[in-house]
Amino acid sequence: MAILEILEFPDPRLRTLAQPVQEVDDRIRNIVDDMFETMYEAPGIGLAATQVNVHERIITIDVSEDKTEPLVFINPEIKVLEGELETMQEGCLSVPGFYEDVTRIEHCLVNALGRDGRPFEMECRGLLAVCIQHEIDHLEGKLMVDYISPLKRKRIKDKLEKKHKLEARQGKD
Ligand code: GNR
Ligand code: NI
Repeated sequence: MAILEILEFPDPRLRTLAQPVQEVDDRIRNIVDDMFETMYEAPGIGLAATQVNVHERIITIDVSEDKTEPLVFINPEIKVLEGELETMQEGCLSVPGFYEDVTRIEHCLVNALGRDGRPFEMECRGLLAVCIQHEIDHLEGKLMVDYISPLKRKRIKDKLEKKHKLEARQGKD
């Protein structure tokens, strides 16, 4: 297992469209395990493969209090269940230090493959519904900052670019 580097906005690689997984094999399970280690260490409640520069449709999530409920979604397909919307302040490991309001569907049905390659269906509400939509956005190359005003987005971009320059000069870690 390994902790992977998380790409940060405005890294253009975060805009890559992730490709479907053809077969859930040991290579994919290795990526899943590394994603969980990276997500728990960060710490975050979810991670999309895109964020660790793997452009395949893989998501890890754990929204439980005690971090004992790991969920894996491979090739997720989302269906809207109700017309209700919910606005929540979201954070993103690829946009560290910023929290923005995003409005999303409150109730959805997700079909995906699990770590064993078996298909499953899960009804999602609340934080899980928010998180799965946030992660599927990543697989589409979409970020939380795409929902806010261009001015706010520009400010975040400038601040993170400044941080990245500082880190490059000082040497990360
Ligand atoms: O850790 C995370 N917290 C979070 C909070 C509100 C809405 C979405 C999220 S996902 C985020 C981790 C992340 O960046 N996943 O892509
Ligand atoms: Ni994110």
